[in-house]
Amino acid sequence: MGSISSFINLLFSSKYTVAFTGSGVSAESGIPTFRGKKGIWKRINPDTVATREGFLKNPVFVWKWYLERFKTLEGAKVNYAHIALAKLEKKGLLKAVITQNIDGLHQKAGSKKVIELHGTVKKVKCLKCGKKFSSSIASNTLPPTCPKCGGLLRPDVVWFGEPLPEKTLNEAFQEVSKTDLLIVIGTSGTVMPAAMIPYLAKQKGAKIVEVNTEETPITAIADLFFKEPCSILFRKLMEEAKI
Ligand code: BJW
Repeated sequence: MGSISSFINLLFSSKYTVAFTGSGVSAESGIPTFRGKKGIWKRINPDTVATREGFLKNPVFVWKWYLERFKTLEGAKVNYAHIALAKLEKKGLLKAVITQNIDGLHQKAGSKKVIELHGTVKKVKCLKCGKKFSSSIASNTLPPTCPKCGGLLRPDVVWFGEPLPEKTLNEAFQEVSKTDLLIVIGTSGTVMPAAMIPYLAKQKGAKIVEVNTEETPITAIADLFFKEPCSILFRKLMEEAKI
């Protein structure tokens, strides 16, 4: 457990604070998380919609599922946790956000340095030539095909069994190597390699602050743990710190 005043002290005494977020940071924007009682994976098997094999077996089904999700994600509004992180960055108190989310809400809230580990809702890519396009291309005939080479287009996200984009992962590890305070928000910390980030930061001597409605494996290494919905916790933090 932690007190807001200790969080504020850490925030103001740290030289390089980084946030690491998961689907829980967007839960209060009405976006379902993956695990947990009402999680996406309770309703649909990830092997069907979040693997390359599942996609190749039935691209139209996977596309219908993603188009529905894209609609929800693109229509979602930022919540106070996204806003607070953007404000902290503007004030020079936060250097980067490393997110596992594809929803683009950190950018929508005004965060500038956002590292998207698992891709983005904004783009699709060709399975054949690798070229990327805006996801608006995928709204007509399904499955959409590449205007350049005719190959099958897929969402530009990272599915199970696929490596994370090397450049992006390296960028995230760079941030982790520099951080002396990692704020971990709304992730179950179960999906590798992203889940290594808090442990790598801890190993390098960074303080870890975790904000989550439930305990996670990360809680054991957290210096401060706030068991609260993140928008509520960040409102208290920003008010008490007068930011
Ligand atoms: C709140 C809140 C509120 C709620 N406030 N908090 C062992 C070692 C290494 C790897 C593996 C391994 N075993 C298996 C693997 C492979 C696999 C993996 O890790 N599987 C585990 C599930 C076991 N990993 C992979 O396959 C990755 N690739 C890989 O390892 O490649 C290796 C390779 C190298 C070279 C060649 C080939 C391969 C890829 C992982 C891709 C994950 N993709 C997804 C889908 C993205 C696209 C999409 O969105 O459609 O990413 S799955 C899903 O999980 C999504 C998320 O980003 C990710 C993490 O989930 P997250 O964000 O943590 O959500 P939840 O639901 O788990 O947690 C939400 C939390 O919020 C909860 O704790 C709540 O309590 C909390 N919360 N409301 C604060 N208001």
